[in-house]
Amino acid sequence: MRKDLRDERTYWEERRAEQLWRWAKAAGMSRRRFLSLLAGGGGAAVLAGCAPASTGAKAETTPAPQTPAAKPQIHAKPTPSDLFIHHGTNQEMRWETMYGRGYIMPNSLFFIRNHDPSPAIDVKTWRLKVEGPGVTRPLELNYDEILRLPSTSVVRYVECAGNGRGFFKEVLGKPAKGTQWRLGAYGVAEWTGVRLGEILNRAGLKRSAVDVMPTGLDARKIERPMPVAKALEDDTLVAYAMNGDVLPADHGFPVRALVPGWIGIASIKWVGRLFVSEEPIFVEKNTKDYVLIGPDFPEKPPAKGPILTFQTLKSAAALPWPATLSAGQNLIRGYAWSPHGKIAKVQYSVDGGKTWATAQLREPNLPRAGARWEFAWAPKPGDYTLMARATDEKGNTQPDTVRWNELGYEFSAVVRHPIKVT
Ligand SMILES: Nc1nc2c(c(=O)[nH]1)N[C@H]1C(S)=C(S)[C@@H](COP(=O)(O)O)O[C@H]1N2
Ligand SMILES: [Mo]
Repeated sequence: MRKDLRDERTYWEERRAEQLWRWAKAAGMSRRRFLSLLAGGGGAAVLAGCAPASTGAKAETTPAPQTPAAKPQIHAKPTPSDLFIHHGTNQEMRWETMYGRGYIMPNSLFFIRNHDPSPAIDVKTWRLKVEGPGVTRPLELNYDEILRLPSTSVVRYVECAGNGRGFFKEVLGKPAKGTQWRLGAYGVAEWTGVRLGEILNRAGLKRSAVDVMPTGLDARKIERPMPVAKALEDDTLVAYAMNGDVLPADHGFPVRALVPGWIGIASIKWVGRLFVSEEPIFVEKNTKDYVLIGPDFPEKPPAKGPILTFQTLKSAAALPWPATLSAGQNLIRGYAWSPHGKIAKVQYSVDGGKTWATAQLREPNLPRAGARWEFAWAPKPGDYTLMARATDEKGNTQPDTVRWNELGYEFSAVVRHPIKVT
């Protein structure tokens, strides 16, 4: 049976195996030996087997065997499993790491969502091209030129459209396809950069311009368009700094788009080109992926279903999943966030939804970022189910369920967080 490569995990494992075999073959390994090493010790064993011949006896006198120069490195920053939940090329933030912190997620703990490994970009030769029929003065900007443009800082979240997908099974009894994120594909940061509108105006944005599409410089040149109206919003940026640091390699160095409130894929990383059209742009990422597919969603040619734009309202507790707490006084904390504005209220239940109370909201409570909530709780030993339900300033409230769609988007439901008190 052919593997279903639409599943990112399967896709990644498949590509990884292909790449490992390429290296093994180049190192003169037989297919049989490759398969036996792979089965026995996984990718690490294959790479060790590719290294220049070294035996245990020689080990003391010869330098440690070198792994091949092109060893696959997916991420630039360390992603140990006590800090991240690993999903192939994607790294999910562990909510418990946020408990004793402030409002912002530090770069070292920020989730990573990559279609391919993070590319290493040489900023000396890198250029941002601004071109297409929608501009009168195509531009090419180097890094220093971008740093010299008027700069803006905003605190906003980036969240993956698939965040919460792992709960489809629990809520609807039917898992959705794709990375099985819990709620950690979300992060708040202070982003600094140039307004995208500023750059477009310098390039002579025409009144007839329709869409703006940033293109990434990663292996598959990930790209997804947005309408000019979104590109011109005050907080839509070409960002080069994150939380006071140069934008990290995993988050888009040298520049990324920041498209607040929209699904994460709109915030293209490692941008090399901004294409401005006079026609609607259709690419894979707004026709086949990041669209709603399922019995409730009619095809929308050329897309397979309604296109996603805004994220959904959610909340999460800054606790391990499942959590274990000591009986007696505890302070439970979490976050709530909405693409539509500030958080107005968070209610919680510790008895699986029978009774609800209101949590304290903590400032800051910024639109398109989120707010922290907390409540004091002194439970007796036993098993509990914590639920948190956010309402935003526009009156949206988290529902109890989610609309089924194959690719598992738009999750917004209240989740049941298991807690054992000992
Ligand atoms: N070039 C490029 N940009 C990209 C992606 C990618 O794979 N390649 N992933 C997108 C997706 S799906 C998300 S959710 C966000 C994640 O941003 P982060 O990795 O900085 O958290 O980046 C977006 N930008
Ligand atoms: Mo995403």
